[in-house]
Amino acid sequence: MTETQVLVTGACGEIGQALVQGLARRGGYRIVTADLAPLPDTISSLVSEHVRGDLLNKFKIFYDYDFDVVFHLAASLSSKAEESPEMAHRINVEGTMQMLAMAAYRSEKYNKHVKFLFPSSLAAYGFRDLAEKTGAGRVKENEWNAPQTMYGCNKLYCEKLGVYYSRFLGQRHLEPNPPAMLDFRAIRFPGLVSAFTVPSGGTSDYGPEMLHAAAQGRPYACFVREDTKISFMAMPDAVRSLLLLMDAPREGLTCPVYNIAAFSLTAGEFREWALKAFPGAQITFEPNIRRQGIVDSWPEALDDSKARVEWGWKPDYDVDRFFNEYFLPEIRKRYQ
Ligand code: AKB
Repeated sequence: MTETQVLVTGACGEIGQALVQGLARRGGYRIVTADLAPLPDTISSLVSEHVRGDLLNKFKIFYDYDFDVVFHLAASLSSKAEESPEMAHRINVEGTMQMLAMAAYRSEKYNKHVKFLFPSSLAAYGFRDLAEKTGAGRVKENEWNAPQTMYGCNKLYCEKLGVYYSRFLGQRHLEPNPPAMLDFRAIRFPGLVSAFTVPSGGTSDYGPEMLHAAAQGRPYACFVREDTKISFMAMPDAVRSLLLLMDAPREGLTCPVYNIAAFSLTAGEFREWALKAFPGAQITFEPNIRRQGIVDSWPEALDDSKARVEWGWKPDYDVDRFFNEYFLPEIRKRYQ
């Protein structure tokens, strides 16, 4: 059986590790990874080859590979990106553009539609104030596209770049026999929570950080207000969504970018769940004005009806299943 050749950039990150494990569980893939860091033990045995280093220095190597699918996950997340916006632009935009150009070149040269899966984010949306946020309800893909963070701007722009490289590159689509184009597909993820890895550099991190701290009996000062509400999702659902979208027939997809959603929670509700599971957990609220502002500009809920209709998306984990059947059992095993 021929294996599907897959590249996963940012493989050492939270989604990367979970995705590599998901691909390996399915079988039939030859997995090449790229990251600044060496591969962690959790995935090193699952990977055929790891390219270590700054993607902007390394991307040329990949012109010699024959990938069927690229998962381009490498990114500087929202809080980190605000500390160093120009660096974030370099990683998030220039890095993505080089990977798109490489995959588009391979598509054209070998006349095959290389799939390019891109994790966008609810950070692509932006509200000016809380009244706008709470009034917006479940946000659709084409609404409120006015991000207020470097990371959000980067994600939204890279979605547009993905469309350019997959449909209009060099205006070749106007030729009588246009070459095979890249097959770009993006998902706007909510805040993701894994029981196995702790996030860093993001702004939705307070949810998972709070739970991991409570499970370890460590005090936690939450950097946003108790009433702060955004959309969240269990990591296994995020990985499943990437694999579902990868498998979806092209003819059924009417747009390049899809929202997905599972449940919305306030920081106060995260605390209630943590206290129920770990009585005595010490969780306080000490909002950081900048990080609070970022989350206040993000939607409380995402409308994922397009993904549901067009490629059969449906989360496995609502909030009760997330805590009772995934997060709490796994985290108890991990820390006890
Ligand atoms: C972040 O907080 O930057 C990410 C995201 C919501 O995309 N987790």
